[in-house]
Order: sequence, then C-alpha cells, then structure tokens
Amino acid sequence: MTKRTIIIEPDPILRKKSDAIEKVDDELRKLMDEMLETMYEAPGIGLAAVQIGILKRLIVIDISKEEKKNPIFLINPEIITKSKNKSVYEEGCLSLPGQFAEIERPAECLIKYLDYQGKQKELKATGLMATCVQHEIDHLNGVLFIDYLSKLKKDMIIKRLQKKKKEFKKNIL
Ligand code: GNR
Ligand code: NI
Repeated sequence: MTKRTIIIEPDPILRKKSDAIEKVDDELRKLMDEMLETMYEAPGIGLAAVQIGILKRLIVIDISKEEKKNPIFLINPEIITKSKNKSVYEEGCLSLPGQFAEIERPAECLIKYLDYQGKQKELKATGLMATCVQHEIDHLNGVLFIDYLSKLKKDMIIKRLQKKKKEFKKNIL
C-alpha cells in the first residue's frame, strides 16, 4: 500500500467541488485503502479524497482510539437531515497543519452513502462522528473549517500557512 501526500492550504484544489463516483470497483477500493493508510499515518480521524488531490466524493473516517481500528468508508455521502441543536468542537484539519478553532455544527445528522462494497447505507452520526462527517463532506464541496471563522481569523491562518509553505520550499531547494 502507498501513502499519499496531503495537500496543504492555500491550494486551489482544496476549493474545488468533487465529482460523484459512478462505480465501486477494485480500483476504487485500492484508492480507499491508500486513503486510510495515509490518514492513519498522518495521523488523523478523517480524510477526503480531495486532500490527496483526487476530486471524487469519497471519505474515510476512523474516530476509534488506537488499538481497536474501526474504519468507515463513505462513497457519495449525502446529509439527509441535520439536528437543530448544535455542538462545538475544537477542529483541526490535515490540510491546515497546526491550526485549530472551535466550530459550531449540528450536533447530530443522518447520512446516506455507499459503503466499501457499493451497498447503500445510512448512518446516524452523533458526537465527534457527526462533527467529523460534516467536516469531510464540506471538503467534497470545497469548504474548509476556517470558512466559518471571521475574515480576520481566517486570513491570519492562511497567512501563517503560506509562510510555512514558503519556508518549506526554500528548505528543499
Ligand atoms: O484529524 C482530524 N481531526 C479532526 C478533529 C476535529 C474535527 C474534525 C477533524 S477531521 C481531521 C482530519 C481532516 O482534516 N479531515 O479532513
Ligand atoms: Ni480536513
């Protein structure tokens, strides 16, 4: 299995809308396996395909604690319903390394998706799972958690990341 490179903001790819997947085959499952490995390696609790530069509506999530792994693959995920009550989590993003902010989202949601085998499934997400799945579906629509912050805070984070990227480029030259 291969670990892929995660794309860091600012990058226009992260702002693109991903395309629906038409068929669930072995090639797609290979990509999902690679995404999972990349996510575990990072480490993170979720990853959207766009974060490795693939504009497909595909996400992997594993919010379980180390030992017992419980990966969930979601193909073409759609939010069916969202609760009115909200919850706040401190969010991070593998595409925004070192940046964190408290984000308010619906506390619960119902998701429709295709699983690893291409079977239609539903998931009632609560707690961290609800936050994570909404964070990932946002990625599929070109949305990052910093988009929910004030322009001032958002610009500050983008500036910091831009600076880090420049320094990184200088170091590898
Ligand atoms: O690893 C991750 N942790 C996290 C914490 C709080 C809310 C959302 C997340 S998702 C993030 C991985 C990631 O960037 N997924 O797109
Ligand atoms: Ni993210």
